[in-house]
Amino acid sequence: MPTTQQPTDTVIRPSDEVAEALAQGAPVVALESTIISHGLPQPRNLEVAAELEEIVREAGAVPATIAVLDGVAHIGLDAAGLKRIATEPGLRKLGFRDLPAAAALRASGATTVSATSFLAARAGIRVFATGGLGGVHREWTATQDESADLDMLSRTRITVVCAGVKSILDVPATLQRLETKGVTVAGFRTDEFPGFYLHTSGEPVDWRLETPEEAAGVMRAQDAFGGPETALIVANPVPREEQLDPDLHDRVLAEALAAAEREKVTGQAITPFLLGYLVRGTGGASLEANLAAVRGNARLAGRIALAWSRGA
Ligand code: PSU
Ligand code: MN
Repeated sequence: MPTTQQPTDTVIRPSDEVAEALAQGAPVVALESTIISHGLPQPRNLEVAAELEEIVREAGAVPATIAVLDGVAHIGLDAAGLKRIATEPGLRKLGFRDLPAAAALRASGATTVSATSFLAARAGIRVFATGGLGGVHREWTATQDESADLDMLSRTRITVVCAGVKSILDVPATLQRLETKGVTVAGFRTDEFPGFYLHTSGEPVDWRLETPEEAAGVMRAQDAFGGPETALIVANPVPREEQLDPDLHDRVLAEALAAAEREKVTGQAITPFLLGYLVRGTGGASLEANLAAVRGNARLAGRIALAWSRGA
C-alpha cells in the first residue's frame, strides 16, 4: 500500500520566529484568528490582532497567531497575514473538521478554538489565549448545537487561557460537558467561573490558581499522570471595573437571542451573529469588555508560557 500521508510540514507551517523559539524551548503563545475575523468588528479587529501579539511579547513570549492561508496552516502570521485575516471579505471560519478540506482545496480561513488548539498542539505549542470558549448553546435540546471546541479540548494537551465561555451559551450545561469530558478547569484568582463579558457567571469553579507558576505546575502534573490528552482551562475573569454592565448585558442578550430565533440564524453563523448584535445593542460597550478580557488572557498566557518554559 502506498502511503497517502503527507509530511506535516506541507500542511502546517510555523514561521521562522516560532520555529526557532520552539526549537530553543522558549515560551510561545498561540493566538486564535476567528476572534479577529468573525468576533470583532472592522477596522478595530486589525489593531487588536497586532496589540494581542504585542502583549504576548511584553510578557516575554513569542506570539503565534494561527490561521489557514491558501491551504497552509500558518503557525505565526506576518503583518500581511494578519491583515488578510482581519480584512479579507468572506473569509471562512474553520473548525478542526474543516482543516483537511481547506488544505486540499487551497482555501483560506480563520481558525476557531477547536482548530487552533489542534494546530498549536501539533506544532508543539502548549499555551493558547482566546476570549471566550464555545460551548453548549441555550437551544441545545432542539438543535444539539455544542461547539466542537469542547470535544477538541477533551483530546488535546493544551492550556487555554480564556474568560470562561461566551455568555451567549448555556454556561452550566457547558461546565457539565467539560466535567463529563475530563477537561481540567481552574479559576485564576477566582472561585467563580468567569462570564466572558462579565466578571463572573455565578457558577462555582472547583480549583483556584494564584500564580502562573501554579498553572505550569498543573501542566506538569498532567504530563506526569499521562493518560488521555486533555486540556487545562485557565479561566481568567475580566476585571470587575472593565466588565459590561450586567443589567445591560442581560437585556441586550435577551434581545439578541430573540432576534436570532426570529431570523433563524443557526450553525456556525450563530456565534458571530450574537456577538455582533451585542456590540451594536450595547453601543460598543460589549466590545470594550470583550477586548479587556482578551488582553488580560494574552498577558496571563504569556506569563504561564514563561513559567512553563522555565521548568519545575
Ligand atoms: N472568543 C471571542 N470571540 C470569538 C470566539 C471566541 O472572544 O469570536 C470564537 C472562537 O473561535 C470559538 C468560536 O472557537 O467563537 C466558537 O464558535 P462556535 O460556537 O460556532 O463553535
Ligand atoms: Mn456550533
